[in-house]
Amino acid sequence: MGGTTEASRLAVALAEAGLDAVFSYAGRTAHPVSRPLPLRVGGFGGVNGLAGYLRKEGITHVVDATHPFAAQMSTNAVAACAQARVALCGFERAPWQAGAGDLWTHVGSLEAAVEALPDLGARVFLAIGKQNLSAFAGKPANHYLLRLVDPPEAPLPLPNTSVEIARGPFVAAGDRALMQAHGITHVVSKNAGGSGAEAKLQAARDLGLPVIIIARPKVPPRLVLGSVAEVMDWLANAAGHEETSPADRGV
Ligand code: 3Y8
Ligand code: NAP
Repeated sequence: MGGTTEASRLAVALAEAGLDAVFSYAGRTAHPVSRPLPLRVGGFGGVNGLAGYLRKEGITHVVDATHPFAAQMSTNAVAACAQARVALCGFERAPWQAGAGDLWTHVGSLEAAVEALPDLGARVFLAIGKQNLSAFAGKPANHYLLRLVDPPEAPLPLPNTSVEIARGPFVAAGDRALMQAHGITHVVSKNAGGSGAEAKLQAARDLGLPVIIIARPKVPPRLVLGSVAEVMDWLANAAGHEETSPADRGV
């Protein structure tokens, strides 16, 4: 289950190894980048839908390489793999840690991130995508720079916005220029980890700007691996479905 830089790198390794695998997207974006594996796009239909899919397709191993904020998917995967008796591992990057020169405020939720912002007059780089923007309608007197993958189809829930349409991964020089061009005073970010979304943090450090960083949501405990090599080793050695079919398959 993909949607991250790590998942994309794993897809290359799986294809090169000739393993029978399928790459899964939720279908959040209009034109997701294709991968060197057969693609499936769209939800499974909750825990039972995923468990049914795993059985029907004869999946023996699930690698949950979704984003650390895709907590519902990860939670469903734990339950569905237990139900279908299919091996599961998470594949995710470590959270970012503040370094020298970082002006970070750690918060535990979107609501706390809103609270941490000034009531008015701030120019906020709200680089958290599209799905959680309405939480910030509580502080409409700030100006928000939004970065979205696709042009918004519905009116945005915030009155004062600038919109940048872009799909990462991003680079620090580009984010620094963007933030300077918009006179940004604050950055709001999820603690996504990884390299694809880190550019804005590097740019904020260079510009001496405060960052409000949102901690990851909790997901149920499961085996979590941190590299393509570890996942490939797990796939080679972890027992898959209890009645493993000869054609091992992973998703
Ligand atoms: C549909 C697939 C790859 C994976 C690339 C990574 C890096 C670039 C940085 C900013 C932060 C944000 C957002 C972000 C990044 C990678 C990775 C990552 C953050 C694509 C993709 C899908 C999505 C879904 C999308 C969310 C949104 C979040 C934008 C493809 C490009 C903000 C997360 O419009 C929407 O509804 C967008 C929804 C979920 C978060 C949100 O709540 O809005 N990702 N992003 C996946 C699917 O359908 O299953 O379109 O090609 C993948 C990537 N986005 O190798 O190509 O590894 O994280 N994605 C965040 O970190 O806060 C942007 O702007 O600085
Ligand atoms: P989420 O809230 O955890 O999941 C909501 C529902 O979306 C899931 O229950 C499932 O639907 C479906 N879903 C999620 N990921 C899926 C996948 N890879 N394949 C098939 N169905 C999936 O998910 P999200 O946070 O919206 O993330 C959606 C996608 O965007 C994921 O691929 C994730 O890796 C990627 N992404 C998310 C973020 C982020 O900030 N949240 C950042 C970067 C990339 P059913 O219940 O119907 O099965």
